Amino acid sequence: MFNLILFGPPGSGKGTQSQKLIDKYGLKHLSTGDLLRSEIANQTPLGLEAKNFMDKGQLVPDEVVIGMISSALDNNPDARGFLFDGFPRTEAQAEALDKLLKLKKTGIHLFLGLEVSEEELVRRLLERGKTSGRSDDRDENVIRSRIVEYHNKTSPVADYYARFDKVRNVKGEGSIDEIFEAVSAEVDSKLK
Ligand code: B4P
Repeated sequence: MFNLILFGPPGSGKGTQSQKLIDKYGLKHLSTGDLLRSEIANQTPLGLEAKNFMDKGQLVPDEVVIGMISSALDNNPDARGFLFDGFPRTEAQAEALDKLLKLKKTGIHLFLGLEVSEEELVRRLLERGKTSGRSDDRDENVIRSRIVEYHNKTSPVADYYARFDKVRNVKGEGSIDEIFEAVSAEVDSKLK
C-alpha cells in the first residue's frame, strides 16, 4: 500500500495534480473539499453545517472531516493506496489520520507540499471563481481568509510530518505538466 498526502495552500494545484496522480498510480483519491461539496449539493445536515464555515473561508470542525475520512477508508477496503487531498489540515486531523491508518496496519509514505506565492494563489482562485460556481472562490476577502486559516492552522501540519522525515516540497508554479513531472519524480523515488 502507498499513501500520499498532497499538501499546499488553497489554489496551489492540489486538486489539479491529484487528478493526474490517481490516473498514473491508481490511488484512491480522497478530497475532503470534494466530499464536503457533495454533502452541500445533497443538502445533508453535515453539508448545511459545513457550508457556514466554507462560505466564510474557515475550516470545517475537525470531528466532521475526520468522520468523513474514517468512513471513506472503511468504504474502500481494497484500495492499493490513498491520495489525501486537502486533508489533514490541522494537527488534530493529522494525529487522527495516523491512528486510522495504524488500525489498517499502514501509514503515510510521503507528504508532498506545493509551494506557490500568495498573489498567484489569489489570482488562480479568482479566475476559477468566474466559472466554478464555488461561492468561496468569488470574493477576494474570503480567499484571503482561507490563506490566513492556512498559515495559522494548516501549515503546522508540515512540521508534524517533518518530525517523521516524510516531507518533500515541489515548486507549484509553472505549467501543470512541469509540476506533475516534479511531483511524479518524488513519488517514484519513494516507490523504489
Ligand atoms: P478544497 O476543496 O480543498 O479547495 P482548495 O484549498 O481551494 O484547493 P483546490 O485543490 O480546490 O484547488 P487547486 O489548488 O487544485 O477546500 C475548500 C474548503 O473546504 C476549505 O476552505 C475549507 O473550508 C473546507 N475544507 C476542505 N478540507 C477540509 C479539512 N480537511 N478540514 C477543514 N475544512 C476543510 O486549484 C486552484 C485553481 O488553480 C484551479 O482553477 C486550477 O485550474 C488552477 N491551477 C492549478 N494548477 C495551476 C498551474 N500550474 N498554473 C495555473 N493555474 C493552475
